[in-house]
Amino acid sequence: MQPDIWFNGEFVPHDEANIHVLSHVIHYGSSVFEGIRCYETDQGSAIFRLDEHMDRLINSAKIHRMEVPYSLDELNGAVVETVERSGMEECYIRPVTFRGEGPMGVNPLENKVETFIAVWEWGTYLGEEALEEGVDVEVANWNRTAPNTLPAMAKAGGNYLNASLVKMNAVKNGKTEGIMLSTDGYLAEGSGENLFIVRNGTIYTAPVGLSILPGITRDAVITLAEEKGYDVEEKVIPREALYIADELFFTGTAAEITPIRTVDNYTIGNGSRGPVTKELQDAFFDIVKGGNDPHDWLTFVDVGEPAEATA
Ligand code: PPE
Repeated sequence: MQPDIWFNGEFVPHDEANIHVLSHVIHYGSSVFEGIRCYETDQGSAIFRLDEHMDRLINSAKIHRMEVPYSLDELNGAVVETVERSGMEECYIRPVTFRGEGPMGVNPLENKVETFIAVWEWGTYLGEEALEEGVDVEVANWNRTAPNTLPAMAKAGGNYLNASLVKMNAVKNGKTEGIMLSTDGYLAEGSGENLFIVRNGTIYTAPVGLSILPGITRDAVITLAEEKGYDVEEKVIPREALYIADELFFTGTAAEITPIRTVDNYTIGNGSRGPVTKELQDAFFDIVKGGNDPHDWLTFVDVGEPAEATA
């Protein structure tokens, strides 16, 4: 039995959480969403950085002029309830706000704004062995959307047409992922992950102004790296810096911290996970698996007894 879905303030059975084909979102991609993980830590199940994710959802909605009729506290509560009700000790959480029914046409201002929260089981994002062995990637031949085309700080459904083109090409080329460049050719991010470079002991990542999604895992990794004494620089980085990097890795809710072992068939470092990547993974997993939480990033939930689904 699939867990119930929180839909506009109520729980509905998984199979009944449907929308009409004439919803605005179907025609124009008008949704904003989040991806959040709930981990089974040594100290109970806990959601990683719930507040930051739901705050980003509200801001994504604001950028697209969608009025979400719930406060941050109400949304956080709804996520906790959805997870607890599912009884799943570990899950991926997908809150979505979208433009629903109303007049047809591009103008969405009169369309209903709807919100749902679903949870499902999601293992490693970039393959079983990826976290240890690393992935093979390519530089994408589609650029990341330019800053004044689609707002990248909004995690909007429509943005992912760009991401899907990148991902499909990568898969068709036998790679795991594509790295997008900005329209003027600088490193941006993966189709669903931020990108980090390690070179001579310094850690580099693209600045938010280059149309990247300001990732919450990216922010966590910057914090953890600085605590470990690394210098982390957010700067404009040329493509070829990839090929001469000591280490490369992706960060994201789904991808966690995934090493990259080749780019465009260039071997990165010694072709496997590097020591800095490993050190940051260890720090990250000590929080999300160990349940140690010095930054107050975890929201512990009680998934003890699964509630009866409303079937
Ligand atoms: N960039 C993009 C384009 C992106 O989609 C994500 C998350 C990130 C960076 C990392 O952001 P954060 O999760 O806040 O650290 N991608 C989500 C969706 C993946 C999907 O296939 O769907 C995710 O990781 O949940």
